Amino acid sequence: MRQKLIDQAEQVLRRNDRGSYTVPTHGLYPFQWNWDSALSALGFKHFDEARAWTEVDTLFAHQWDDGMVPHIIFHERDEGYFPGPDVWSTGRPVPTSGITQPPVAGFAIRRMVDEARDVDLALSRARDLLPKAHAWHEWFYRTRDPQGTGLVAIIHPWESGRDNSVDWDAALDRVSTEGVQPFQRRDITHANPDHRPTHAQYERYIKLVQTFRELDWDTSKLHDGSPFQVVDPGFNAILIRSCEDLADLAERLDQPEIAAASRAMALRGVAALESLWSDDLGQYLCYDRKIGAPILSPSVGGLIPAFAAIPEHRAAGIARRIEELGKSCEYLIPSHDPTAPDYDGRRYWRGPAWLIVNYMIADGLTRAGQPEIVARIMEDSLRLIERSGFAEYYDPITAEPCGGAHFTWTAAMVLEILD
Ligand code: 2M8
Repeated sequence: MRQKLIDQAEQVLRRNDRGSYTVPTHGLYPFQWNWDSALSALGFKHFDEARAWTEVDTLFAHQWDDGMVPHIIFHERDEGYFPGPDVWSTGRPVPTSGITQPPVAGFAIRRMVDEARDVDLALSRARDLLPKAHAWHEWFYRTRDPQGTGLVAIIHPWESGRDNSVDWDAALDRVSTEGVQPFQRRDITHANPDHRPTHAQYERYIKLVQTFRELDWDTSKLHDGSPFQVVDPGFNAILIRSCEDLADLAERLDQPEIAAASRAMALRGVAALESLWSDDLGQYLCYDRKIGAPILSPSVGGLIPAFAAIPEHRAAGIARRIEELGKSCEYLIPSHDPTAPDYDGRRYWRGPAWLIVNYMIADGLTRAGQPEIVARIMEDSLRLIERSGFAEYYDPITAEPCGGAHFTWTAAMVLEILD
């Protein structure tokens, strides 16, 4: 069984490989996505290290001059996705979107170095990528934390990677839809509409894109100009973890300035995360910067901080919370608490389990010395794959495969878990 799953995972990666980048899945997502690429590279490294490095190189080849690494790179024309390059209209030579995504690349680069068989290749690629990833991290704290709080805000739900999470509902509702012209979605021609965001959400997603376009994609203006500013603990934790990893890598590569700056960003971030902890919910919470209030939503965004070097008692708290969630579902980790009123086990980021999230949380909890809950998370992840294949996400109660099939990062995580 184990070898069969490894072979199948490899086939999924090869199927979605477009030479220098990988699509998340054929049809639904026909371009390169930022955090998908970084996590998919971890899968490629099991059978083709050079190809794994190419994936990350291609991502950073499209970094903007200000340091931002965009969330989508539109390498080829494809009318099967909305919104395409004409809607974004960012004026890049190879079109890209104008927002970003969870910066997990720093973590991936470090892991690829740590586990390299071809060490010379790894060190030479890492030496080239290190200042680029570091510039991206600095861009975050410069443009998304203008008040110097130690925490960055996302300005679009798409940036979080957890697009339609319950976390964004109230903040997104306040975004007006004035001036949004009728548009045709493509996602619901590829995937079951019951598994996807609603039309009302899409209208607001597009309104935000229009707002940023009117600011000429000047990323120094977008934070303050955005009607949506949310501090996501999961997103911040991924950034912090990547800063920690780059600091270690920079030391190894004898780059003391990057090492010191990265370490300082990570330490500040970890200290600031503490303000998002909720004793009542037993997890971290998002914070709506626009109205200055926490968002009382029990989502997995508040558990992802386990991925960063948070205090031990907080990691233990997250392990307890996950154990509790395990009583109301069959397969950990649901992206929203199944006992909460807005839970929807098939609708994307409002309940389903995602292997990439399981992987990041398990990695952090392993480091934090929580092997029991890690074992359950890993076991559940493999049971999902065995039962339902390499889906985009899964109903955490029935294991129903949801969203797109033959999914790249799901396959990559299987290789990370099994190989
Ligand atoms: C989903 O997001 C895209 C927009 O970026 C979409 O629905 O069109 C999210 O799950 C996101 O986290 C992911 O990176 C992307 C591609 O897998 O799909």
